[in-house]
Amino acid sequence: MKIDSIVLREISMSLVHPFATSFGETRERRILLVEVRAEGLSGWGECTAGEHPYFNEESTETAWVTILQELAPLLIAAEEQSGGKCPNIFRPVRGHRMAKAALENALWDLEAQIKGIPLYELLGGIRETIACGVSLGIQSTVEKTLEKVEQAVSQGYQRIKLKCKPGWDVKLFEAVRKRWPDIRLSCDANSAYRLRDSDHLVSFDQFNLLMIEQPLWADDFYFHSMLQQRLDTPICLDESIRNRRDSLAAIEMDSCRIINIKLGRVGGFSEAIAIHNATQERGIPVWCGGMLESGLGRSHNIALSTLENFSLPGDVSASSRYWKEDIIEPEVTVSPQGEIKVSRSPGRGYEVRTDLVERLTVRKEEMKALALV
Ligand code: OSB
Ligand code: MG
Repeated sequence: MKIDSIVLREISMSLVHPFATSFGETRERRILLVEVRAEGLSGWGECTAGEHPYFNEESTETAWVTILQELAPLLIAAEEQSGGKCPNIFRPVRGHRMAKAALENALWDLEAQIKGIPLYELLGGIRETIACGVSLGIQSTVEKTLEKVEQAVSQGYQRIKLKCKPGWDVKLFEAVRKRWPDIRLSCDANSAYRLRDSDHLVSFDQFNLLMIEQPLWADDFYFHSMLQQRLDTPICLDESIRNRRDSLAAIEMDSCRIINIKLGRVGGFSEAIAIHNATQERGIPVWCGGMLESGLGRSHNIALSTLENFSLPGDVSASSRYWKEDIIEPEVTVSPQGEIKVSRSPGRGYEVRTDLVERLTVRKEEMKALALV
């Protein structure tokens, strides 16, 4: 394929409910969308960087500059332009994986459209439906959280994940387990605990959690391994896993027994597939994480979740949990069994509502291939 132009947009979207984690609260999302045009078609990618560099080092602002000044020019100048070539094309730029993923994923979407096949098939996916879980943010009271759990369970979601932090954990787990002794339950600390909390974390074993996600430092393997030795509950790493090598190190050291794969965090589909394959060979299950994506990012998460080793329910849930109006058509819906049916249309399988995207756009930049080479 030969790219004609790349359009970068920032859109502003309000969440239906504020979402709170151990590192902060989000009400308004500032989302970067990348549109890559070639052969009369458009591939789309979403940048999952947060508004602030709190989850990792990136933010909407750093991704904007990096895509515009570094990545898009590298891609436009590249001889062979495809999703699979992106890791090599972007290699001179260190880090900035969420910015890279936005562009790379748009190319995969475009390639699938050019080939006339669904994106999930191009990725090597095998599932017709994917299993869904939910991530419940930190609420103001335990009562409110129980209401949210009640709602999610009645909607059929197959796993409930509770965001937690010191002071917002055991009391909450007790209340949830008392009412729902048997549901698949997990927690996610977004690295809010320290080694002095080890005894406390070991006490989580009594709640029969499916996993404890990223309890310690966002860049750590060693201390997670020390903690895993003391825990019966599997640790799941999210923030710590940036690439395939990280997943190998974590598995080798027994720092975790489950891995959360996020497209943005690992730099795009190529690296996500590489981690998938490495974990599958070693018998470590994975699931697809979420970053409060619009429907566009959601459509890519669905495609990724069809790969064989995505054997646990992901944080890929219905559009309506986050948005009054989603930017894709149809919006993502979840069946009463807690499943999403995978679209078989070419590419991402959902139309982008370009009129709505235009209305939500707060800034826009178009880079034409001819002007740059
Ligand atoms: O750690 O999984 C996380 C949202 C923002 C930043 C980090 C995380 C999350 C979530 C939300 O848990 C999952 C979702 O998009 O549904
Ligand atoms: Mg997480």
